[in-house]
Amino acid sequence: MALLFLWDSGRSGQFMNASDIAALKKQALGEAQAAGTADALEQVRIKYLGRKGLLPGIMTGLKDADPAERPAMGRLANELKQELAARLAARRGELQAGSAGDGAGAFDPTLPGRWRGLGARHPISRVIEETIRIFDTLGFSVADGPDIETEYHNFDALNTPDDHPSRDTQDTFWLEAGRLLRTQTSPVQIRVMESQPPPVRIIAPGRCYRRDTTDATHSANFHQIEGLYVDRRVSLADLKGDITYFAQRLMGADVKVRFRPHFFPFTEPSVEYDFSCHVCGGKGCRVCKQSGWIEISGAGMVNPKVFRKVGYDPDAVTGYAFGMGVERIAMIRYGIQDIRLLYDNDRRFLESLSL
Ligand code: 2U9
Repeated sequence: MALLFLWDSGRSGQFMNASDIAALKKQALGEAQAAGTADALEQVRIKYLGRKGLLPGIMTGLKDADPAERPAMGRLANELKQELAARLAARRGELQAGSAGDGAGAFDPTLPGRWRGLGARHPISRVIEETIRIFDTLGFSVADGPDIETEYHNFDALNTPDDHPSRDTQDTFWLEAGRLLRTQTSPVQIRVMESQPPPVRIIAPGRCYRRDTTDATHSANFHQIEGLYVDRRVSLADLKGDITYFAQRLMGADVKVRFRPHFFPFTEPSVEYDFSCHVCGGKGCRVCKQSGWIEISGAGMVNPKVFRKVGYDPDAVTGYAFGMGVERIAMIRYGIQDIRLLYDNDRRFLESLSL
């Protein structure tokens, strides 16, 4: 208190040094926090920052202060000014919010809370996480890899012919130095097989890119989940069984799966698979265009040529692989008509989904 008296007596600058100003700042901030009313707060402001307040006194007194102390005193005086002004403003806010700020009576339990609305996982994240969870029960681990790939890992290693249309610039985002944005997550499986001997049991979820005109069902960047199971005596029956297991856990226990012959350069034999329509149970409706079936994606037994590329002996191991478009599954599951809605992050749309 002696210090203030000295100060209050208007004999500005004398006897003051930097630590005195630091102490004064602490005192001023304390008085501001303790002010229980707007008037009391205004008194604190006037006392320290008013035209005839302590701080202007200090500023004018600085010229008489010990030159060695002056720089520190000036800096501390400015700090006092900034921090006290901030504390006064915060305290004024608290008082206006009607809470005394000292905890007493601050919290009025009868007041309704401000409902901020519960967030939810995005449909794409949900389908990926659910798929990871389901295949984890089958012993599949998750593998990841770069979005920017080499032509070798994205095409050559997958036995994709040099003249295959998917290599064309209108299909693939080519970058410099023969790099490209991966068109599917299959290069991840190639890299895993290059890095370890069989057995392999992985799923590779991730973002993929195809130079597609974005419309209600196509987007230039989308998500895929691919799976690979390589070991001795892996068969097409394993593939059919595991895809059916997955379908029933993701879409419902009564979902059936249909396999149709197809062709992919990286699998032989290849299939496309459909889930029975979860809306009409297969009887036929608008969602499944009266067919009772919804086309999901493709799969097949890994082409021996691919095994040779990664140094696996196709006479010692066999394997199955499958792919699926995540957006497609999310649109089917949540009844979404336009893929673009999945990227617009429009809260009205996201909140409309029964997630
Ligand atoms: C290796 C060997 C084979 C992955 C496969 C598909 C079939 C497939 C579609 C998913 C959505 C393409 O974008 S999409 O329409 N993918 O139908 N993917 S078999 O086959 C592999 C992968 C890696 C080493």
